[in-house]
Amino acid sequence: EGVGPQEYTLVKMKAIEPLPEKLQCFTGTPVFLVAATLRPETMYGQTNCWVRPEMKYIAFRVTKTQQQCGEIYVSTARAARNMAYQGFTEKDGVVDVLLELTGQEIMGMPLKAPMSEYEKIYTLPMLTIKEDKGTGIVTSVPSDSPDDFAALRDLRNKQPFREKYGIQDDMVLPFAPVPIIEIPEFGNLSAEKVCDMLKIQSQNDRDKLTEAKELVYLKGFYEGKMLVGEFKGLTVQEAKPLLKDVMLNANEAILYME
Ligand code: A2H
Repeated sequence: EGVGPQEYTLVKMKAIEPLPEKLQCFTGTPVFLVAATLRPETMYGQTNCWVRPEMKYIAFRVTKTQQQCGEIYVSTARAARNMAYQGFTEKDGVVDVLLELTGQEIMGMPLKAPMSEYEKIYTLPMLTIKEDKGTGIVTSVPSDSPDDFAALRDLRNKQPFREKYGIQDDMVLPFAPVPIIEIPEFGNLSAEKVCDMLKIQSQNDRDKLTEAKELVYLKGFYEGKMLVGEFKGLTVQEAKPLLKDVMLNANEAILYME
């Protein structure tokens, strides 16, 4: 990090109507929460989308290509500004802000996420989302991301935590992690395995989670094998660029640099 630009795949998670009160003025228009990921090959395993309750987001108009013209994206203002310098908006560097909102105002919102085994997933609270990275929207793959696994387990186990953010049981409890990648020694739910090995208690165990991420990622990249989808049997390293292209070509994702 810090050396040159990082490319992310922005996964377009489509709002399912009826929209939450705050977004109701956009009814009839395609609205997307855009999540920055480094792991496009894991999108089969999405179980939810993370937003940070007190963080500020904006909704803005996108005109990048004819296909995307008229779409509305939700992200942090910072990310929107970067996108405006990458040709996402009508005028270079100018963001057409339609609305300002907080994470809490779009909490518990239903979404259609590309490739996910689940038809409909929900926005849920993650308290460790950083303001200065990506879009402030994070897609959740608890099978392969220790951060996502720990945060989802916090919500699954703690009813008061769900209640605090207005999350209903049926937005969380049916969404078990989906096995999508097999890693030797870590099995097919590697995030859970490594969180258990390191005795990670919650999403706030930052140091241990950093260690867990490194363990899973290094081994997974070279030795992980896809268990599902059109590139089943390929390694993570092989499947990653292919699945990125599949989503880009289907207008389900878009490249973003920062
Ligand atoms: B990754 P890097 Cl399966 N705050 O996507 C905190 N985390 C954020 C974020 C933010 N503002 N924006 C993006 N991220 C997450 C998938 C995934 C990711 C898997 C495994 C590991 C993993 C599903 N979540 O990341 O600092 C996003 O989660 C491990 C680091 O730029 C994104 O990729 O390296 C990754 O962190 C980008 O973090």
